[in-house]
Amino acid sequence: MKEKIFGFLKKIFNFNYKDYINTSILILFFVITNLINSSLVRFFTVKNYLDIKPVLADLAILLFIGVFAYFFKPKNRFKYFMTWSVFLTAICVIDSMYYTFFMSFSSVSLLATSLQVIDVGDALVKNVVQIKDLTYIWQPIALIVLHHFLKKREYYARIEKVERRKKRAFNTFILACAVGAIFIISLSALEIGRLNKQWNREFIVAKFGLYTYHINDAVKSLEPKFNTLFGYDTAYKEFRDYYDTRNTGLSNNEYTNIFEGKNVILVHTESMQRVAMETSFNGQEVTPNLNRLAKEGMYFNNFYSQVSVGTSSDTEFTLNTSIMPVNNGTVFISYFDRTYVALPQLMKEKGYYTFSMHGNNGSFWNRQVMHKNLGYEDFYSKSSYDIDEEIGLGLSDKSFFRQSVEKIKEISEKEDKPFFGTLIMLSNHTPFDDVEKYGEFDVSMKYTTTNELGETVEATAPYLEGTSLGNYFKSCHYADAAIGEFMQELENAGLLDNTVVVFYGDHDGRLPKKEYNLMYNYNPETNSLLDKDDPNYDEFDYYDYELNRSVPFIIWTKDKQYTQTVNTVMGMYDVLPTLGNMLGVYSPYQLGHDVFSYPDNIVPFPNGNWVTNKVYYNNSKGEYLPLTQDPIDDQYIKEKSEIADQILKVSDDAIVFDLFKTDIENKENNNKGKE
Ligand code: GP9
Ligand code: MN
Repeated sequence: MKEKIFGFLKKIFNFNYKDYINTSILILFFVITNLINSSLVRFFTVKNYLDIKPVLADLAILLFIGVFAYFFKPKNRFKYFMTWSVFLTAICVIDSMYYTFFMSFSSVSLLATSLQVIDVGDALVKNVVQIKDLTYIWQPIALIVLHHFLKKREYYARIEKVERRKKRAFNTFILACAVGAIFIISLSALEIGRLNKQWNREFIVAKFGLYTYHINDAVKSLEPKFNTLFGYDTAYKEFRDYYDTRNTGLSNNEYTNIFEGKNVILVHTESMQRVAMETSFNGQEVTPNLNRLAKEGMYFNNFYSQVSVGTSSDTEFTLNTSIMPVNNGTVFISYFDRTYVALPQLMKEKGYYTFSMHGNNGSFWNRQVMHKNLGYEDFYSKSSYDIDEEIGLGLSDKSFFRQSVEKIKEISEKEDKPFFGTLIMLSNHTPFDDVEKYGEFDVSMKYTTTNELGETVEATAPYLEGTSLGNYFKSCHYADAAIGEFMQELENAGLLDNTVVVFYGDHDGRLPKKEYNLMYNYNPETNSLLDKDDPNYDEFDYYDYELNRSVPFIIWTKDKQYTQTVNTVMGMYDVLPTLGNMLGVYSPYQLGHDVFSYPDNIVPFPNGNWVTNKVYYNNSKGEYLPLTQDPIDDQYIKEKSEIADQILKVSDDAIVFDLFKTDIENKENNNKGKE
């Protein structure tokens, strides 16, 4: 046994390096030169010069490619490496050009199906390919030169005699594994999660290298194809059965068409939770502006986001389509090429000019493609803005709003039709650590205590100062101030008179439960958590946490004609039916409800949990929390669970199998048949 282990170690380590290098000139040259090229792409694009991780990842992949060269005789290896070199150089050239136009990296699925959407052809004509895009071509040229040099010196014939191919392949394989293992060990959980989501392509190239990005991208683009292999017929039948039993159309209640013809601005209020609106520190509200708008407008104070791993993009999808996020992956990334019936499209058909605005790269969450699909005629992203002030992920909300109002003003003057626009905020984004830029907001606690002399005195405890939750509230306070300025700027531009302004929190701030536990069980005397035995200690549990994830939803008009607070439970998927009813549009496929016609609402979550006015149901445990005094029986839980499951199933099948498209086509064919 011992000998075997030693023999194995000798095999790996005790080999003649000189010999290895001498007999592996071609592979080493291939690896090093392509590594230089992939690093150059990173330098010219995402500009992270010092990170070793992407170099390790690229190196491991190139070595793995090298292993397979040993399947060929030395004289044939040039062809193998040449094929790979042309392919890898093409990737560098395409990515370099793609980045110039889109500030992002190419994707197999996008190139294959969406060339017309992203209009790359057009851009190429207008902007001549730059020299730097072609620098990468040196690599295959150098490989040809080297090959001729080696051939002349009869290198291939020489090494064929001395080389032990299996051993060389094994050495190279072990080397590739070792480099790959060091790379994987160096990754954090957050980085692995982001690789899985593929939400931010620049991040992946910067951290994992160009080749890992492309392999990941190719695998992700195959996922939807695998998912559609089986079950299409049953899925469509269930889909039709489901919609046949539903009564879809405009609700016909006192809110039907109340806002018909008015301009609409939706404000995607990043990571804003309702708790921020309900929290004050020493008499100072965290969100005074949202609180005022909620009082003046329709305030839905029992509203939930229904996101899955696609977070912001899932909300944009669910709000606009009244369809749930997909089970595996993210609609915006994997199912961007399906047919959807969406609010912007419906508004466009009603004669509106539709647009979206966001201060970040257009490729984030694949928005530049998906926003078109949802029916936004124009998407004003980072390249349309002057990045004059940055907070967190990028352009500050205050600057974003200021510049957006100028654009909306131009739009309103230019267009002779009403507009429907979505403005996506950015600053209030996890990890909320750009604290010094949020401005002053105190999250300490003033309290009364007795001093050593037995006198009652005022004291201040740090409370949430320095905690993530404290920073989150400071960040929310900044976002709220930006909203306040935005409303004032709209008013100054004369844009509020005929406009409905809608605010929605896209999802919670994703802060851990223990942060809230401290907030609600704080002992200012000791500056720590109350003792668990303390009569005032009330553990912030699973249900508290889930209910606390509720986000604001406000529909506001300047005339304050519809002031009210609506307590009915409501989810992101109810926005299209509820707001759409006010605007005079609906989708025949909406899965949510108009809460004014459907007070007995149910809000399912992608993990199978659901909430009604009476119960919050925990799917993984099969347990629930009653929310009222009403008795709850098993039948109620069973019935509602079935409804929630069915909504999730119909929604997921519809997206994966592209059933909206099938159904629309079938209806059109039926109509033609009748004519
Ligand atoms: C990115 C921003 C954040 O542009 O919308 O997305 P999120 O992390 O909230 O999904
Ligand atoms: Mn978000």
